Amino acid sequence: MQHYPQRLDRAGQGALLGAIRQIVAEAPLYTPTMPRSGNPMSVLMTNAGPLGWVTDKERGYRYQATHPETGEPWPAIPPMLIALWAELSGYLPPPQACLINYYRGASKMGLHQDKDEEDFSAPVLSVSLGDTGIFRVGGKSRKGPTQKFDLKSGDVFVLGGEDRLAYHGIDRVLPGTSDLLLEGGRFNLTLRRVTKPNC
Ligand code: MD6
Ligand code: FE
Repeated sequence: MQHYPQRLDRAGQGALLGAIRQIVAEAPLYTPTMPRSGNPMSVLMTNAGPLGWVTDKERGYRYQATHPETGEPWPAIPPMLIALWAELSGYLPPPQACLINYYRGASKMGLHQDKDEEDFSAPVLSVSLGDTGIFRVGGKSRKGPTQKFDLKSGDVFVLGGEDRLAYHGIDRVLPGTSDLLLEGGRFNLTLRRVTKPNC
């Protein structure tokens, strides 16, 4: 795992936020639901890229090419995120999915593994914008020791190699720690490869 604190300066954060606002205007944030229980998640989600990660009661976790509420294809991944992936991922093919999570108030993300992809040789790279998230990372088993990182606005975090399947989550978001978002809260963008490259 690799933490790049303040990888994006304030201008870069503003530019990326502008691109995210455009994506959200086309592909609105929605409340995803958990498989089987149908319980709502506390974060709002949308995606960019040829594929998006979605979940609902009936069909569970999966990647699909269209927004579950509008039925439209996801907007393109912003070029600056493709460039960041090229610089930091160590993986040649470009990302296929950019999951956008928005945390407000008491939103959190339980410990999970990112394992709905076919290809674990590619890392998962995240960028945080807005209020600080308390990020917890453990090992490949749900129990065992964990480490905590403050993910601040502009931070990049990469889970790859040995840590690609490490359990991780967001304990909570600290309100009022960034003034990047006028409405407060936190965006986290995760870039992923979904399919195995065909050569
Ligand atoms: C979050 N992040 O930061 C949730 N996954 O809000 C993730 O679930 C995550 O930050 C894989 C790699 C990096 C991450
Ligand atoms: Fe994750």
